[in-house]
Amino acid sequence: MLDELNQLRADALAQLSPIWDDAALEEWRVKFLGRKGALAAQMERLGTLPKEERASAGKLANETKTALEAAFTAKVGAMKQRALSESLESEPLDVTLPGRPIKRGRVHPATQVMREIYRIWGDMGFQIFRSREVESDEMNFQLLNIPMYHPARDGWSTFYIADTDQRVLLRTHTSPGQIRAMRALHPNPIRVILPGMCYRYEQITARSEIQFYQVEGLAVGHNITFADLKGTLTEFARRMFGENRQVRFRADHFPFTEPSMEMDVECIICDGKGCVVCKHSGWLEILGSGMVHPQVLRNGGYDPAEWSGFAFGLGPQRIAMLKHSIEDIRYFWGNDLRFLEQF
Ligand code: FA5
Repeated sequence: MLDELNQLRADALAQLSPIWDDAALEEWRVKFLGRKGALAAQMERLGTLPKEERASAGKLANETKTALEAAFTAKVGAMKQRALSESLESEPLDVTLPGRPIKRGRVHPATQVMREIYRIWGDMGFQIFRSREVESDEMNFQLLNIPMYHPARDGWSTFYIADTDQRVLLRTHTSPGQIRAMRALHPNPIRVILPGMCYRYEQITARSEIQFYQVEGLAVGHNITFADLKGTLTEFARRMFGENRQVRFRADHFPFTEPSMEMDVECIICDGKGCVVCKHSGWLEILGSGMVHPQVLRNGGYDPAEWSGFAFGLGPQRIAMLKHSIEDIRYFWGNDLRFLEQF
């Protein structure tokens, strides 16, 4: 029986070799590997063999089966490959077929509103000053009148960067850029905006993300007053939201400005009636601001006896929410095309 199996294998391989069409291949498979094929017939005979021959014959039968199956699979692959090459050679490319549609990208809504903010402040004479996202504790807090362990730090829940004795962090606001801008531009008057990403270790809600944009503004000069600040911010709101949108100022406190205030814009999602986004107040806070604190001016290299200035920090995504009636800030970084394609 061993000889017969070897013969069967040799025959099968010899007959497989010249086959190049599907029907002949199928015929070959039925003939040798089919349920009633030549190999199956040999397998059936195993039971009738004397015990001492059965083991070796069984082993060879299995090997034969594996070899023929492998040859069959290889043949299928080779035939596919040959068919492909033939069709590439014989059929010319049809250049009249429509191309695959190219998906058009678009500018992210947060980027769109950033650009609009740049344009408005640019028109009002402010230049862009870029500042870093990874900051020292000194810049982010201490030089802004927020010493180590001071309770004011509770307002800026912070991501510290590991293994650095808590001295390096992801900036919680763009305000450290005030110090960097002053030190870079001293002793000239300053009129800049500082846009960029900020990070806070906060509860994520419909209006708060852990990663969000801010745009800081800083003006330093001679005789800059609180009236300049109010006028400038009102003008910005007018250009951003239109003549008729109401704004209001509220006294507030920031350690790095004195006096300080916040500016709210009437909620246009609910027309001031109250909704989740505005926490049922009818107003949406979009920025904090104030007159640069004398000590902060000094930290930046400007003598407060000669210089004064104002600063503000606004939230572009809150502005985008207002402009487009977006109900949840989490849509911005959700990467959902159904949201992004609307802009
Ligand atoms: C500040 O961060 C101050 N540095 C702003 C400032 C600058 C005051 C200069 C005075 C002078 P505040 O924490 O309120 O303040 O944030 C400013 C704005 O950033 C908010 O009004 C809001 O629009 C936006 N913002 C703050 N936290 C988040 C958040 N978690 N998600 C989205 N936007 C936020």
